Amino acid sequence: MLTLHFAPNSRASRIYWLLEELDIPFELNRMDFHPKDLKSDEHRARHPLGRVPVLDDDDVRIFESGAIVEYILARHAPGRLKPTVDSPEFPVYLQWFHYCEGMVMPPINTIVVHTILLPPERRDQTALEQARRLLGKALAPVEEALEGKDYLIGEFSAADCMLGHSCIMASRLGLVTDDMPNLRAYAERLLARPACAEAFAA
Ligand SMILES: N[C@@H](CCC(=O)N[C@@H](CS)C(=O)NCC(=O)O)C(=O)O
Repeated sequence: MLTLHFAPNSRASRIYWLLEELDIPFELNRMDFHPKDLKSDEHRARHPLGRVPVLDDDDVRIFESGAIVEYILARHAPGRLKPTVDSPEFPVYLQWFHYCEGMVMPPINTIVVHTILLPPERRDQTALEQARRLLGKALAPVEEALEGKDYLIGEFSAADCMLGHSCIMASRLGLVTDDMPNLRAYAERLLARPACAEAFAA
């Protein structure tokens, strides 16, 4: 049985979403997004930094959302939500899958730190503006890639659970601007999928 260690409004929604899309049953360990839960000894034993998501699969324990997605596809859903290695979509899938944590999440993290997490007196306006500029640059190629497409590689794939999740987060933080109509429509399209809506509501 799979157990997902989860907190709302976090990257753990990616895994919840994927498992729902795949119709794979799982148990949910729902914690508060608060140090009392995430930095507890119990959770630090699961993740050395006290972060989510973490997945348990019987005697396997794994953290890092991208690695968890790959693990679930490989062990529990071979051939699903991922293009075959020899297809033209495969490198595009890999690219957007990894672009998420590599390029889009770092500026989003900075923005969240300097608008929500730090107390007002410790927020740094220069770092915030720089991160906003960087995020705009990072989202521009995604906006372009979505032209004429419903999903990143055309068909819905696990890359959408990764990068699409970040696009929804960016949209909710008011960071998807009027000059990004494809991204706006994409975020709405994803949230219209019952599995995605459920993951974000959990
Ligand atoms: N690269 C990691 C990032 C994990 C991460 O930073 N998770 C955040 C939630 S989105 C977290 O647990 N934050 C709690 C904290 O920093 O205390 C992944 O993709 O799983």
